[in-house]
Amino acid sequence: MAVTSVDIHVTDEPALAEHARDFAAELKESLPKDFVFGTATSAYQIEGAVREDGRSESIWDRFCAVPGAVFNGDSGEIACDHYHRYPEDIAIIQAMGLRAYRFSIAWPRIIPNGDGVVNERGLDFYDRLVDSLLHVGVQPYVTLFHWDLPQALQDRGGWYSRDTAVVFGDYARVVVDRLGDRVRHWITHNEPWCSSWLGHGYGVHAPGLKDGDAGAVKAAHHILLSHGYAMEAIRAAAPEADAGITIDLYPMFPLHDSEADRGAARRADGQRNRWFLDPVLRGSYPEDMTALLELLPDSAQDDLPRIGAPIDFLGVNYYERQVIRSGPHGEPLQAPKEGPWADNGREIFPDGLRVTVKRLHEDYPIKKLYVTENGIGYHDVIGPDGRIHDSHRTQFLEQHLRAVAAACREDAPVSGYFAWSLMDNFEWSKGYDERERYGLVYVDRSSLERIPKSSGEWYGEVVRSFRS
Ligand code: GCO
Repeated sequence: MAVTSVDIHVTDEPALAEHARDFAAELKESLPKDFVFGTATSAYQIEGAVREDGRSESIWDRFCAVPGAVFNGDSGEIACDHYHRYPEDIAIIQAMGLRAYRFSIAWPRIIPNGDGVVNERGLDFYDRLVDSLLHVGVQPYVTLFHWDLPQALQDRGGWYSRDTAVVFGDYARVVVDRLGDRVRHWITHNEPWCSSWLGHGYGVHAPGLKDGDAGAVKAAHHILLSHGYAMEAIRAAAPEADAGITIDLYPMFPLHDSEADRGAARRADGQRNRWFLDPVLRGSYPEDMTALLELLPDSAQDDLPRIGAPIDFLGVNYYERQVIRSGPHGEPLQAPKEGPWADNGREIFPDGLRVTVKRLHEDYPIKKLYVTENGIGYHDVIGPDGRIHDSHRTQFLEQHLRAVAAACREDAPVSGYFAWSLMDNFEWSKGYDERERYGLVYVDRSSLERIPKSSGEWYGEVVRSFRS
């Protein structure tokens, strides 16, 4: 396919361009000179081509086929057709002036059976992607697992099986052996809480199991263990590379400043945040989470040194805060928030990002962190001039970058920020619900045409000005 690069030109809106330049100057006062600005995607959300070049079925293909599982019966079968249109998408990243792009690798393309035979055509695709990015000066930040487990592994127990953790290490080795001469940044997992609790506890994500905390804790432990195995594979195959894991974090605010609500918020933090941060960064599970500790597999203590081996950076995904009140037995319950709200119902709370990063810096031994996702879903519409004027998203990005700058002034070691997402895409159980458009670039659902949004143009101008 010919590269028909989207025309990114913020100068059409002089006020926006000027605002971007002023904002870049403001950021320069707080952010390190070599701060990395990028954007992020994941394989199942954008690639499509689910049966092409030897890719096998993933748990998300299977889940999307379950009636009622995904909004409108949508799936990632075509998604943004990035598998075929990646040259155009890279041209967009280049036009924005970004020098970093985070994407994920689809395990079912690389080792269709989960373990065993390697599919060279799958590796070839990511080879081309990486080379094309580097060719235009964009550094790839590669996630090895963003939820699309090969169905063949699910059929053998998926994340309930310890073997899945072991073969994840083998898969990591195959990928890093092939790309590790060019890729300098590796992320083992994306948001293990979602893979475990949403997928195995509540059943709202693939594989759709509703096994409560017992299922989630078991899956989470094997996912964390697989992170450990993957880290070893990366260290062996690309010793010079930087590697880490991305965790989605939610600062927990007690509804009232009462002992009960503070205790409940602390427990919510234990389950949502510390359950993953502690094993990875301290090599232990949080001792106060007694009910969850009882659900761990027998091997857990022996696995902790592997899970807690040093990482080079932590990836943080931040979307919103939670407000917590205590239930009658001290259990954490979600309390109403104050807004303002985005179209997709998420509260906009930029200071939560500063609070999250600051807390990490204070409570954990972290040398470096990246905000690997931050963004917001709006029902964007094409204006009469054929463009998308999403000033609400521009404002969101500005407020959150300002929060990062504030965290840096408080000495938090933030090295980069990746806006979620490069383009509107398949939003998991929300499918292509119009309110879930997260892109810096709009994707027309019928033609799949990429159309600039003013937020993407603004972000590009900020990034280019920051460098100049
Ligand atoms: C997640 C994922 C992304 C989502 C994004 C918007 O956080 O759920 O990492 O794949 O699309 O967060 O909800």
